[in-house]
Amino acid sequence: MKIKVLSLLLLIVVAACQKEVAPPAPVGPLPSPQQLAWHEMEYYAFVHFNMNTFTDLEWGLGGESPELFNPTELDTRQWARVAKEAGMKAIILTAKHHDGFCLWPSAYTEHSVKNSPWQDVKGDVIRELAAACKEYGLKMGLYLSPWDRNHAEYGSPEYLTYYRNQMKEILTNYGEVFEFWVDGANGGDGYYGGANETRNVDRTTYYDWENTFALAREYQPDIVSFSDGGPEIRWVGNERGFAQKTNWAPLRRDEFAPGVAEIEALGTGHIDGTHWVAAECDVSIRPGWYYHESQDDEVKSLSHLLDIYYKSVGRNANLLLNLPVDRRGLVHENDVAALMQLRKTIDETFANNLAANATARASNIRGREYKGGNVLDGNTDSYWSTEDEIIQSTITLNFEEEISFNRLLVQEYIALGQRVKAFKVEAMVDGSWQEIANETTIGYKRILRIPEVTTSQVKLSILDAKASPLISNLELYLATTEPD
Ligand code: FUL
Repeated sequence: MKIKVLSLLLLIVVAACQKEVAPPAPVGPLPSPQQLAWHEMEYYAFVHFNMNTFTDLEWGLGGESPELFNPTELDTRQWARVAKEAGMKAIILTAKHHDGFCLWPSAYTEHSVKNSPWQDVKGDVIRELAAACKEYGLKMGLYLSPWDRNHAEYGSPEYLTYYRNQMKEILTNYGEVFEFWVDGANGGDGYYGGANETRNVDRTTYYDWENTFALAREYQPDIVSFSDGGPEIRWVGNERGFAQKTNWAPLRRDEFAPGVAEIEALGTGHIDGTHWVAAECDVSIRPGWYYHESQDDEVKSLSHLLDIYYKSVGRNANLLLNLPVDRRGLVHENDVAALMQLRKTIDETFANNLAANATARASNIRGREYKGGNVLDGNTDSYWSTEDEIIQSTITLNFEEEISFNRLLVQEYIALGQRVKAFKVEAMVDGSWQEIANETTIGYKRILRIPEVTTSQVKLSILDAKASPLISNLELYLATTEPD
């Protein structure tokens, strides 16, 4: 009998020890599964290729003849191969820019490739790109300019029907589209079916954006839509390719509309944001978005591109790097060379995660499943977390042998919300802790460039957060081949 009671007690104790601790409560707003998948894409190509490529313009007026569109060697497989080799995950194409020319044979206008000599009026650039992306394992996104300087009805309610018809065409005929891209330029002078006048619209009401973006989701359930203020992805507020150091994915979204945006807030997001609307940094590899032969020698340098990479991907944003495809219909050799240099350097810097050999000790854990070691296991679905209400906390990495590093990569487990408001990093140098970084937000990914330090202990301190921090990943690297 005694033995029975004892073994029962033992069973209860064992069961109690094994009882899983409840996961931390979410801190809203939260990303949707589509937005989570989008974060993981990090780096992808923008391709500006359209009528402007052939008129040497950035903004066509809309009266250009479709006959001008005539690439000699258009090869979307080359775009896809280059993007893939560059380490990019997708290509977003200017299906229609402000001049209204359509890269697909739209049934609703004559102003398209169906009246161009290219491929003897039978061409369809979207169809070719969709096939190339599929072949190379890339996703495809499409930019459909809301402003249309060609269309006779622009400015009237009929144009919205036209725009939505075109959305349906491009979002239902070409397989999966991961991102629908809408810019904020809207209204002004144009051809407008020959009227040649100035037309302005009310940017907040004209497009009935709420229902228009809802159509994108209806046609493509997994799509995310980009514009100045979302709904799913926001503009970062500049075209130089960088987010602010403090960068919240949450945004008070209702304060924005395409073309109606508080620039500063786009770069930082809002700590009290109501919706998850993370930032995407669009920037061109050359001065212009479109190809101009005169800019062949103005492709951004490796150090400039690296700076962009660290200030976008390294600041909780995605990088949409534009490639101005040339008149042949190819990514120019100079751009390809720059992309490959960038890829090589990023690969070299992030080849050897020095933290992988460390042991981690956390000042507090909420339970075994949330132990400090989770930040080192290479699995971003596991994370270190503290007990509820414990915010100020540290995680210390110990190394058997000293390491030297100058890059630190840290990630939050954002599925349960972006939390960290302030953190610092210290390294043990000559027997005392030396502060090497003092920063604000982390988000999906933060990468810090810091002066090289040699140490056997590195401490990450969470100083302030919306709730208990959830840190999924911590990596250290030594960049040796990056230019200053
Ligand atoms: C802007 C446009 O006006 C530019 O021409 C370019 O397409 C850029 C990406 O978006 O709003």
